[in-house]
Amino acid sequence: MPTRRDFLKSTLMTAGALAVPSIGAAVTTEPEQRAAVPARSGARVVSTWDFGVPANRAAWALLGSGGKALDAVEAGVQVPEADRANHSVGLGGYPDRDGHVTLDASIMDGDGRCGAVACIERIVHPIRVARRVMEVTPHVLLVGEGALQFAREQGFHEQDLLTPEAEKAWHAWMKEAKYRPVPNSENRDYHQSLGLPGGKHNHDTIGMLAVDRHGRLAGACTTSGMAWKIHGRVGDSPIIGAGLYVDGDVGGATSTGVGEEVIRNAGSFLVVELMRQGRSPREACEEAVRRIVKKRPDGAKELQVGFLALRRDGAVGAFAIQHGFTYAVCDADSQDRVFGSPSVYRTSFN
Ligand code: SD4
Repeated sequence: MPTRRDFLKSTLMTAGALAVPSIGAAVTTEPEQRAAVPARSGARVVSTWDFGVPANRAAWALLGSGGKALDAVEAGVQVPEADRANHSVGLGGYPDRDGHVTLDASIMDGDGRCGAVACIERIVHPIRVARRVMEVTPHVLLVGEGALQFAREQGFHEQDLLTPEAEKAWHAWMKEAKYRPVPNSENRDYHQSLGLPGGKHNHDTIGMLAVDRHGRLAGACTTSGMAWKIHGRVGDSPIIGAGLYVDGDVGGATSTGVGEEVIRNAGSFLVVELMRQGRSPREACEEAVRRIVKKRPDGAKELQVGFLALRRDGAVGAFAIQHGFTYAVCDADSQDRVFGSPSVYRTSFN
């Protein structure tokens, strides 16, 4: 008998056959109606994309036995960070234009404490460095060489993050790209080779949000960013308020997709503020997405941005520009559910 997950996958694949974006109301196919997951008392963890399932399970190992939300999200996102097959997070991530794998990560507690690193190299688990920034420095964000120096001082192990497979992909890209520094070349190249962020080969940023048994909230977000980016480019993931925001009185939000669009709109902060004003998690995500689309009506047809939100009471919702954004939900009832997000357009880059 087909599982719920099989059903979701086949629906996404059917929708993926549509090539031309058509603007319209939120998608209402059956799995997507479930995209607003009702509140549930007790602990819950949610994360972006299908590969959020194993990450959630790692978080659940702590949350399920009464652990803290902050510890759970830090543990959970380390799963894709260490996964060589995942080309947009940590080890195995695709490099920038110059062949450097540079990582962005942030972590935030519901009490307002937060830490982040951006454009850090040679460290497999930037989320652990981000937490250390939060806990042992008076700062929120360390970048580049300085972030690496701090990681070294804190005893983190260094290693080359460019895997042979990622290096091969970079060389292939170099042939086509001729190393021309064209503005927004990341987007163009995504479209031609990897697909847009949100497509099959390029949707691996993980954003994770959790509420624990005691009602404490936390979130984490980690990525290698956009492949072939200009060296030094930083996306939304390490920017508190853009790729991640958590407020213990309200809930949390995180994003995936083209970070520039999320930063321009202070996306995750906006989602949390809208929930504070009474919107449901799904409605808040939808409003944040529609603002991006409104500001760039033409550009948005070729972009993917997805938001995921977890309210303080455990309710979950999501919304994306393009079809195909999925997220994983884990609680005491079930540890491996995956839901399709509603979207503005029917186009799928999967
Ligand atoms: C970034 N938001 O660096 C990340 C990339 C991403 O799916 O989410 N890709 O802009």
